[in-house]
Amino acid sequence: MALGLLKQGLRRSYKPQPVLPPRPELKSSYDVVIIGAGGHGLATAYYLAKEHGITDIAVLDKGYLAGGNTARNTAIVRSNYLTPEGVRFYDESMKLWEGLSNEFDFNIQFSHRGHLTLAHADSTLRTMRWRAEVNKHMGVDSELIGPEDIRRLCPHLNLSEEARWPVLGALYHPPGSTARHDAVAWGYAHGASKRGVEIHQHTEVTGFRTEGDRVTEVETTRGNIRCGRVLQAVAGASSQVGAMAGLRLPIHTVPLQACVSIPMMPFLDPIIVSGTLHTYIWQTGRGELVMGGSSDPVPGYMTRSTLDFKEGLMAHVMELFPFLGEVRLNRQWGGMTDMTPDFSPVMGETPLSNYYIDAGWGTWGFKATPVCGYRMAETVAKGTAPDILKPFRYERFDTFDQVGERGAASVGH
Ligand code: PYC
Repeated sequence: MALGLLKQGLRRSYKPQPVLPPRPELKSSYDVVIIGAGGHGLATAYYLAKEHGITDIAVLDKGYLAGGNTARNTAIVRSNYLTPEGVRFYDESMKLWEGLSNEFDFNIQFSHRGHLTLAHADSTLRTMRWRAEVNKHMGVDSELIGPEDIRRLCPHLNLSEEARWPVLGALYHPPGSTARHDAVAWGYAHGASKRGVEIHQHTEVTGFRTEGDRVTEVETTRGNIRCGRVLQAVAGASSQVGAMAGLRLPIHTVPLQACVSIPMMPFLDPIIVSGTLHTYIWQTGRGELVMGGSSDPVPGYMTRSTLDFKEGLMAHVMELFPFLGEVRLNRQWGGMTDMTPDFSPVMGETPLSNYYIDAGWGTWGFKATPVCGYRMAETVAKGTAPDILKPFRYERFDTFDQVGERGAASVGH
């Protein structure tokens, strides 16, 4: 990647390369149909082609490339989860994240920042200590630290003992990072299409034809497609697409809003999260503050912005950084989070023998993009999920094997 960038920088006439070829005609049959051209669907297509030599793939999306939750998250990457199953999974993702720019020969702006989850109460400190111990046991760098260490890492944070919720400590996770979300999607899309994968934007799936326990055809707004295997990776619409295939998912969908400020002088290196104050905040390389808080109070599929969210979030942000009162917001947006009862995703096989699922990401779909693509490609190629995905299987809700990850949430629910 370094050499590629250098060559590009020194070239006198730089001819832009389109990320994707024009949309092809839809064929009547594919080995694999992937529903959803977001980060997960594109990553799965990429690894199917690269690792398993399967290239007769159509990736379908009712909208445009990565225009759903891939474009609507806040780009945070971490692996400091609560359960061993979660930590193992997201740790594998971190390892893939670190190599992605090289792998794509394309800068995804992956940036190590460190991640601080603040504790404002004894009960939160206890959960942080628990997470730190699970993390260390699994080889993930996390530590409970006190106010003096927090001050060193984030000198502008309000650490006054007079604050409404004084900061008592924090879970410090040095590998916590950010990456440019749309660059990740472009990297996977380009790498997949270069290997022969077809990406069909504006192609909506309207139903399925089945025979016995198999999906035989995917019905779309551009005609029907015969298929060998199907993967659904449609965060924000998992229940609806699943229902078309006869799957009942224990998911309710809730909007999650975020916003970004105008650029300002760099002052914030780490990512700061406070569950108690329903706030997370980090500063981009351009100086903007990316901020989010709690999910909306009622389920729905809206991606609109509300004044209520902005007012609540800003009040909390100013408790952490009182000097931000005059800063203007540049943009506000919303995404849709598919919440499961245990706050863990659903990945792997389904009762349909050739239909695979990647759903239920709640508020952590972005950080799972590489590992989910890598491991779902393995699942689709071999017809069976690898061990690392087994805890997240679809039937776990029937067998009461939940993977309770609520305590690792950065977002208030
Ligand atoms: O889990 O780190 C997180 C997160 C931040 C914003 C949404 N989820």
